[in-house]
Amino acid sequence: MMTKAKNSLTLPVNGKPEKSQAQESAVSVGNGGEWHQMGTDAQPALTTNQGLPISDNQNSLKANPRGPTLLEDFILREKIHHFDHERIPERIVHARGTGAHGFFELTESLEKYTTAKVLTEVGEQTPLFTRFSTVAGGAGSADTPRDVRGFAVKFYTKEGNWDLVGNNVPVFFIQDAIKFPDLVHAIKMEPDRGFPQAATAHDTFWDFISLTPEAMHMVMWIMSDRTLARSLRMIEGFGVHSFRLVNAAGKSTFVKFHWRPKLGMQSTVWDETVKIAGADSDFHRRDMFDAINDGDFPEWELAVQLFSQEQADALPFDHLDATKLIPEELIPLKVIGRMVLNRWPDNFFAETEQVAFCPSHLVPGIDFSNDPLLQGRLFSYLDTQLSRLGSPNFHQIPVNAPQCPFANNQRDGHMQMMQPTGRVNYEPNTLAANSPAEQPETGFKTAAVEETGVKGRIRAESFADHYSQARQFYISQSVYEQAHLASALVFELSKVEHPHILTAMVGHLRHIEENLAQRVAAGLGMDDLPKAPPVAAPVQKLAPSPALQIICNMKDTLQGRMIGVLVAEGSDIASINALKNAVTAAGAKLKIIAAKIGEIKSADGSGLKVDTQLAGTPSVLFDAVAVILSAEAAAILAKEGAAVDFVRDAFGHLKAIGVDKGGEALLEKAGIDPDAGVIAISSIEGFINAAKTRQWSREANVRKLA
Ligand code: HDE
Repeated sequence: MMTKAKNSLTLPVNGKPEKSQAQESAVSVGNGGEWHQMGTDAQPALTTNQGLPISDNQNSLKANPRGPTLLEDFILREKIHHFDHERIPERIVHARGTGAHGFFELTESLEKYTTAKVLTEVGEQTPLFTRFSTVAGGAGSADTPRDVRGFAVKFYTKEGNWDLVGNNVPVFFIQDAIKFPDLVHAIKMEPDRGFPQAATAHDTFWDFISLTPEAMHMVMWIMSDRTLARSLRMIEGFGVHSFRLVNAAGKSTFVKFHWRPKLGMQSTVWDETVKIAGADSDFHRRDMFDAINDGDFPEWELAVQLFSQEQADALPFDHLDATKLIPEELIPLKVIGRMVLNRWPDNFFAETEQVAFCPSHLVPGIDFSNDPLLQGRLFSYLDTQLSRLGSPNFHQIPVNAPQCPFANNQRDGHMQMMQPTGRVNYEPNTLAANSPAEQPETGFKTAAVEETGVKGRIRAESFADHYSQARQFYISQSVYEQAHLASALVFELSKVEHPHILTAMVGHLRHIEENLAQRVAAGLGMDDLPKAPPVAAPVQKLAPSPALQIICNMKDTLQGRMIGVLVAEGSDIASINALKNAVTAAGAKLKIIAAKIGEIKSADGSGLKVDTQLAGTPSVLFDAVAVILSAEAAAILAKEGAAVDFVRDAFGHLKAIGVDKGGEALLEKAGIDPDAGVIAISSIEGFINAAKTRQWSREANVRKLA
């Protein structure tokens, strides 16, 4: 109970005093010295969920000041009861995620192929919500494990919600939905020990994979740099399965959906990825939040691959098999629009956590294919929402609700938010002229596809080729990316305790590329190559597909990147300012790092604002760095572990390093032998160009890869 204030003092009410609403409020001190912040006229009353104004939010009701708490305290009980139930079950997969609002703008009509308005009305902006995720880790896991990224988009179209629930990898581990629970059990923490969290480098995963030849193509993707994204703004997205578009005449065309990032793709190197997880476990979420807050709205192109049944029949694989992709060289991408994410959610739980994606959410003019993985997903997602959100009324939650009118006779259930009127809740009826009715013309119609054949639990023979596209992916990579992939396999398999699993895996690799198998076997200390397992279909020598590489497809840009500049007392302000101007002009951001935050004195005595403290800001958080120091500061920092690690890591992670004389001295003390990626900061253009990429040729000098 609050007694009369003994003292009063004033505190800022608002955490951001620079904002115009910043105000001061009085604090009264209670009987036990606790602070009671006194509301201002601008603040609403604090109430219970029933609207009862609360007089004291610091003390529960007690029999006497030192006595037991009374059961009568309904305010305490309501507050604790609600708190106890704040969590809902996290997603069984894709638990860790980051979402944002935005819009899709169609730039090219697909009217020839579909009636879906979202794909035919050029210039129309369709609102959407997109959630990116990792797959294996729990909701509180780090953003940057080696993992596939989910890429799920909910379009709030005029004809209902369309959910395109994809990944940043165009293929999947398995061909049939019936294997998904086994796959996920094998990938997640081992059930007896509860680790590893968010990692595939363990026995159960590789045991399952070694017994699942169809997973080999996906294994190439997950061991590649695709799973080490630099930023969620720099990943591709894929609908994975073939879908159908259906036009006004009822004719259907197969379609695959691709998202392509405006900033281009960019990955980190493995050692850097591991260190980012320690430096900032929210690295990707923060990056997305900062970009949207700063008005640098992340953007993707939406492209489609359109193909007929005849074209599908001529492909050297079955497009209904989700372990296969259609190379862009065979069926080109057609760009039809763009997605811009321009609004961070108001509330993480209400929106990002409660958003419920279902591949079965479609609009008229789009239809499913027979891909057996997709067919299983059509059940799973709707089903999972019931255990996560607890009610068949999850579609009424604002982030899930269609933004077009919707009406039917479904009624009641937990958390019903609607209040239907009248006596009619069935169809057909003669009692209510305004009750919802079928729409034979514009309503959803399933594509009329003829189905014949023998019923049974039979995998199609056309699904039997498990290695050709895995091989194609591997040979399409640059030499640097091949080395990363081989080293990733060595790293992951080196964590596996059972030798027979390693033998089985290297056996599979022999079908993909003998040289890959040899590199991995050597990395694992195997003397002889194991026998390759029998194949169900001969391995085809498919031509390399350059579109599958990251390095040769990287955009020549600094846009969206972050540059870190290590400075100290006495640094040259002119160089720092010139660098800042050039970096900003190139569309990137720059942070000043020093031993302490606050302001330091530069060489000419002027003040320089420091953005962040060296000890908490390793160079893994930047795409490129500069080191601008006086000779004295360089000598001091040479004895500072964080400074030495800063430059060593930047060098080891193949980043451009801009230096003045002091910077050069620090590099020398750190034992770095400068190469073409270490650039005098006076050559700003040279630094900016080098910062746009990584110094791939340096890698052989800094680490031994498989
Ligand atoms: Fe998912 N998947 N999945 N998946 N998936 C879920 O749905 C499932 C698959 C994907 O940000 C769950 O709401 C089955 C492929 C994304 O909320 C669950 C199968 C692809 C997300 C589920 C697959 C995906 C999920 C967990 C095999 C790429 C996160 C919670 C038949 C095309 C969406 C939930 C978000 C989430 C089941 C395979 C992508 C359990 C049964 C293939 C991006 O329903």
